[in-house]
Amino acid sequence: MRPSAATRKPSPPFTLSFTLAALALASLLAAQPTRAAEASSSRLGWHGETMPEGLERAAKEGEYLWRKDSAVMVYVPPGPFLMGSDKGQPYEGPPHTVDLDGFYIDKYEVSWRRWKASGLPYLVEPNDRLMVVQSPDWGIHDGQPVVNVTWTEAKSYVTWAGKRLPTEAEWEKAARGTDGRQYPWGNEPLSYDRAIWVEHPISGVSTAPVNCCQAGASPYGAVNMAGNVWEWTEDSYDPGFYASGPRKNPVNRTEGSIKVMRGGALQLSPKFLFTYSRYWLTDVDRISDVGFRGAVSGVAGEAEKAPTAGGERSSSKPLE
Ligand SMILES: [Ca+2]
Repeated sequence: MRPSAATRKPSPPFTLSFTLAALALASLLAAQPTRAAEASSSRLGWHGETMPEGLERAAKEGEYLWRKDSAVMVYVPPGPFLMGSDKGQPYEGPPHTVDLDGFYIDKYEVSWRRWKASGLPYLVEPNDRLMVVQSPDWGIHDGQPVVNVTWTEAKSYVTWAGKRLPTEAEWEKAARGTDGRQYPWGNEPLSYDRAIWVEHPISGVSTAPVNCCQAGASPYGAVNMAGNVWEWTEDSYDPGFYASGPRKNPVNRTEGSIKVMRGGALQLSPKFLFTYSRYWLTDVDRISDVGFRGAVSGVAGEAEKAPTAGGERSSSKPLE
């Protein structure tokens, strides 16, 4: 005897539970790509670029936070810029186009607060022996830039932080942008709210806090790229490097103890603060107006992208 239609028909509760299970499975499967997309988008920076490990979006739009040393960083997208000038010293030219990969650079010079947090040694009193990072005559103030730091010691800090020094070309692009400007803020003259140089009232007293002079920010948002303290770069000094060096990601790592520093300092005249001005010291020189800032490479293969608004922001407090 054939079963009746009524006996072949599944019971209503079975149908309902089967349908719910199928819906739940479909929902689970559909959620997988969404979560993957969320995880992916949380690794995108403010410019739509993929951020390297160790970096996250800071609470303030456009800024980043490097977790290891809690430093605020800004992004310099990949692409060409004009490096050097024929208006300065012979070794500051010729002007030439250089193409760089994207990178991140500290918004501020490394402060005493950040140096202390690294655990690296320093002396709290000025000392004539000049054997280690030590207080300048005006004393150690946490928010002011670390000084009396040799190139080698600056390398120790950035290595501890998982960073590196900016190359000379990176430093100049971060300060100058792509329009060949004379100062980080443009071509207008120096002013007290833009930079610390010899005519600034604080110049004869001490360095200024690293977060001063916001009106003098570069096109990418880095401040004090002109003045306050000189900043070490990765490069060995070569007066002819602009003519002989590569046009893609140039850096002069040839053997030699003479290293390039950039940006001028608090007791100097405007010509040292130009975006293209170059100066140099040996890697063991320890001077009270020389400091540094760190850099981090972007993820390889990134092209310039449109800004993005989404993504998680750090809730950590930066160290300045
Ligand atoms: Ca500076």
